[in-house]
Amino acid sequence: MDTPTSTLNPATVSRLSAAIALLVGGLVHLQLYFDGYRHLPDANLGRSFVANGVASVLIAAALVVRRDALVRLAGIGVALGTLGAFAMSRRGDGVFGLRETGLNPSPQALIALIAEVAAIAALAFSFLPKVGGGNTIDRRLGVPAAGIFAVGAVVLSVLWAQDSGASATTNTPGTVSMSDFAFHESEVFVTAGSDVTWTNGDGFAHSIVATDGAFHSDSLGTGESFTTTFDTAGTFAYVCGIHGSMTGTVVVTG
Ligand SMILES: [Cu+2]
Repeated sequence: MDTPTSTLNPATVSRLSAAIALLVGGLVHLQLYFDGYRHLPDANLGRSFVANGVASVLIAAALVVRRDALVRLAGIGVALGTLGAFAMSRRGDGVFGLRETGLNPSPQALIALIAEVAAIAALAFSFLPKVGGGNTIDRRLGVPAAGIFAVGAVVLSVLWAQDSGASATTNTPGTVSMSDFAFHESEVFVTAGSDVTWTNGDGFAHSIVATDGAFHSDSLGTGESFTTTFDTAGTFAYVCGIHGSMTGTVVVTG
């Protein structure tokens, strides 16, 4: 007789593993969106993260209840697309104005990378002739599956409730804070010989790069600062070396 339906067979395990991996990858994208990417200047970037998250969660759900090749192919498609976008965002002008480097933002980039690769591997495994085959769905999967999506729903709602709350700060000369992908004091006025300190209050790494190359910081993680002294009068434009859309100016008066 055929495989009994009461035990987890390899086909089911591979589908469930892929569902969990896709769910993780999707939640990472949604988390990044709510945690700051929605503030990026090009709204298409945020939209693409939401689309990725929603598609991943939906396909993960479909993988739990359906074993169709089409659903599994859709899962591979989303994961491959995510990896492609990941690669594109790390070269040239990036994607929708966002240029990331290496495994930034950390640890989200690494988690998503592992999740997408795992999803592809698990789904590819499900297409092996020995693994595939017509197994019916184990009804007892309903409980763990419901658990996974309950956890996913809770995580989502917590993320949704969290407002990263762009705080309006006063323009204090010599001090620039970074949050929501922006230099809050986008223009500061200091007298010659003054220090200017940038502090990263964002959940993402940023850096300070003078347009004329006169100064630059390392990549600044959350809470890290960079200080440089402006000895000569003039107007000094700078950008974030990671996100070119973040710009600011230091005006030094004599
Ligand atoms: Cu930046």
